[in-house]
Amino acid sequence: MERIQGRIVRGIAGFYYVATERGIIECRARGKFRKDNIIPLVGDIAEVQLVNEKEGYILEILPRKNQLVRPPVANVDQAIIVFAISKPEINRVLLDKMIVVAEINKIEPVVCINKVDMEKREEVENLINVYRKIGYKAVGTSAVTGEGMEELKSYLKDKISFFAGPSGVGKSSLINLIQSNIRLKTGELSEKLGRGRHTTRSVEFLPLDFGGYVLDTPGFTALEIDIPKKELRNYFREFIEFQENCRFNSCLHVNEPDCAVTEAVDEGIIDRQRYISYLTLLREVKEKEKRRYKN
Ligand SMILES: Nc1nc2c(ncn2[C@@H]2O[C@H](COP(=O)(O)OP(=O)(O)OP(=O)(O)O)[C@@H](O)[C@H]2O)c(=O)[nH]1
Ligand SMILES: [Mg+2]
Ligand SMILES: [Zn+2]
Repeated sequence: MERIQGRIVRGIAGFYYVATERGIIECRARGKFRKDNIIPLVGDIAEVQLVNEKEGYILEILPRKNQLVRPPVANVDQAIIVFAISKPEINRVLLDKMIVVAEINKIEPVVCINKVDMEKREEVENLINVYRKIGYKAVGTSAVTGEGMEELKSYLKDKISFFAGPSGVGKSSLINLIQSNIRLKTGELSEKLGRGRHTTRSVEFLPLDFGGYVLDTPGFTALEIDIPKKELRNYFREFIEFQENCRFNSCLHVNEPDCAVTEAVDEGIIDRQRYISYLTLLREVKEKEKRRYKN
């Protein structure tokens, strides 16, 4: 039988499902890449040796554009970073952290504020504007009223996107609404804790009728930023035009004299909450560097 190329769209218990022009092929991994300790990831482009019409084995994994640990996927274009405006309460530091992690991995972040049906209209508007102003795509959505869904879909078209964000914010609910044949399990929000219960478990690319794939992921709150502290400032894109004017080249914008970034914050040009996120993440990165130094 011949060889064929395709994309791994699902992996479960040692089996990989590869979408090819011949449909989905169920594969095991057998190629030489295993010697190099490369483990196939959902999103990988794989060279498959067919055994019959429906089965084969993976011979080779093509070079990756990017690769994530959480969720374990490769070759994604876009991260739809979902937070609810309330229930669970939005966490701006975590939102900005996820943007940084996406940028480090060369994945375009899209900010999605869900549950806009609940309350706090003005807060939603302001938030969306903060992120649009600095050049990110940002959209307010409701999986209950359908608000914002057309805009969200337009961002998903022809791209490989994964939905990320804390548990209970509505990731699976939004994906279900995007396409009627997708029926992901959604969870009840725990009333007492005000947070979700990790309804989503597996990793799978879902094909969209209008082109592209979406990937639902389980909610998470723990994320690691693995860069030297002096680099963090470059992942806050609105700082860049100002930091050239700081007195010190290496200014970290904390309490250095003549810092153009803190001045822009005081003048209201840079959003203060974004700056607070930066300081919080900078502390985290510093702590991490210290720990590494000790070990
Ligand atoms: N009011 C309101 N409730 C929503 C909205 N979207 C989702 N929900 C509810 O929020 C709860 C959690 O939704 P899920 O879609 O399971 O959340 P998730 O982000 O996939 O959660 P995990 O899979 O645990 O990460 C469910 O009870 C949904 O019905 C929305 O736009 N408005
Ligand atoms: Mg879910
Ligand atoms: Zn500075």
